[in-house]
Amino acid sequence: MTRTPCFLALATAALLGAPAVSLAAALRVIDVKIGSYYIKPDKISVTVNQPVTLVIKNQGWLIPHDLVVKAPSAGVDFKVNLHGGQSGSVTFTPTRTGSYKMYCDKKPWFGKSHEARGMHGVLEVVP
Ligand SMILES: [Cu+2]
Repeated sequence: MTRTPCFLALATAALLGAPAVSLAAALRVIDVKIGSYYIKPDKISVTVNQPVTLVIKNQGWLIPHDLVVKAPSAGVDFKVNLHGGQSGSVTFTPTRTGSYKMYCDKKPWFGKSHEARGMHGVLEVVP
């Protein structure tokens, strides 16, 4: 009978221990919210040569938005397109420090682009 708690403690340690910790250290996850007409946060700092995942949610319910960064020379080149209410993610490893523009590239046939309405920000890659 005295063995049971000991076994449970070992099993718990095995389930919650080292593997979860090393995964958390290996991959950084940043939540990004987009909507009409914002990107939050509008300045994101990531570390060079470290993989990062952006989990992006379009908080609107009608208007599609996307999040674009075109910096192939820095190892960052993505466009995540999201319908209203939809979430998506992108994982990348930036390879060069610097500041890169992130924006929504949607533009209705009438009126201003989403970028001009405020959907722009900076992805900063730091040492
Ligand atoms: Cu947009």
